[in-house]
Amino acid sequence: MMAAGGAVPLLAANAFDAPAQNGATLAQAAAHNGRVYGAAVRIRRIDAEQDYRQAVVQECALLVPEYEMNWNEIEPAYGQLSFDRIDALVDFATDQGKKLRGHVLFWHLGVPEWASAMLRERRDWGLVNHYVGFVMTRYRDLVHQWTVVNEAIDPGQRSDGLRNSIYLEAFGPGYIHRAFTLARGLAPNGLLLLSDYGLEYDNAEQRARRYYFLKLIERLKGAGTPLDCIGLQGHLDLRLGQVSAPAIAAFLRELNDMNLPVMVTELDVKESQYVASAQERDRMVADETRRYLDAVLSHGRCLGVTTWGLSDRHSWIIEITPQDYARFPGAWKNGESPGINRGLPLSWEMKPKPMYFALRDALWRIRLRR
Ligand code: 9MR
Repeated sequence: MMAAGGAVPLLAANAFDAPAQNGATLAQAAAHNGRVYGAAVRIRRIDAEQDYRQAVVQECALLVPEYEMNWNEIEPAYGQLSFDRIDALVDFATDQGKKLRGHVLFWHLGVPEWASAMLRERRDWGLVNHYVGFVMTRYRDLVHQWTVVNEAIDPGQRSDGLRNSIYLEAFGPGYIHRAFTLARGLAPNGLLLLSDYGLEYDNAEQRARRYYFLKLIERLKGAGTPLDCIGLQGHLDLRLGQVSAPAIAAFLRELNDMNLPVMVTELDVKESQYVASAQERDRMVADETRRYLDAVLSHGRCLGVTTWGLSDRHSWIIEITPQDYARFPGAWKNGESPGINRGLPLSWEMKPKPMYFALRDALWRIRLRR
């Protein structure tokens, strides 16, 4: 727990384990409790940046292609499949003895434009089957888990809370069950995940997201959908205040009752105070990480954590919004620090930041629920 003033007694909560944790990597800290730690990676950067490559090899036991397995990457034009980049990533992971999450099979933002147009016109499951079939058959022996359906809910669009995606438009709400059935057939031993975001904060929008997500999961379980695990993306956002431990606990109880484990799949922290000192910013990011992981790891059966990137150098949050610019004029002068978001475990220079230690401490300290 946090001490007064927000200072973090890193090892006090688990003094007994402290000596063993010292020097552990994130992967080792996770494995200590039977979990896995990993990160989304970009193969072009791994090839180009030796220090990043080293950090990935050292800290991660599981790798997730940040974008290389998306349909629009693999089949940018109809019938033209290109596996070079994802092959390179899978080869790297395999050579280094890392596990892999296949990401992402059904995601509205991963559909190439040509396919959206064709799906809208023909409603032809064969198109989907083609891409998913190719990818899963090619990698099923090397990939341990799959994000099968991603971001299926978006409350406000329909009475069932589902996102009105191209999949829903073409195949109706039954597409989710169909997607999992297809995936199970192609990867009988893979851990199949349904993932979503916006499930951490106690505000009206996220309350609705939790509600509709649970309703969807209940329906899928009722229909016998082969769903193994729920992915909690965990894109934390300091602009929204602090994560709500009670809301997360209540949500996870429902999943426990349905006998579903979870994975934190895309952990990172969006900042709100870019002009504070780097030290203060890092403390806020670490505190939010700790609050979140304390809630998820203690209340859910959490099989592992993957951060969405490993170092601030490669965060997808690197592009600061126009609103951020407006709120903090001058903060990005000349592109110098504090211009970048500091929401991942390692700094731009690949040095561990307080978030790293918060993550490692939680992974080490909190036992996996059985
Ligand atoms: O971080 C990813 C970024 O590099 C890609 O350009 C983008 C499109 O493929 O996807 C980003 O990752 C998203 C993930 O696949 C699903 N959840 C939200 C992530 C951030 O947008």
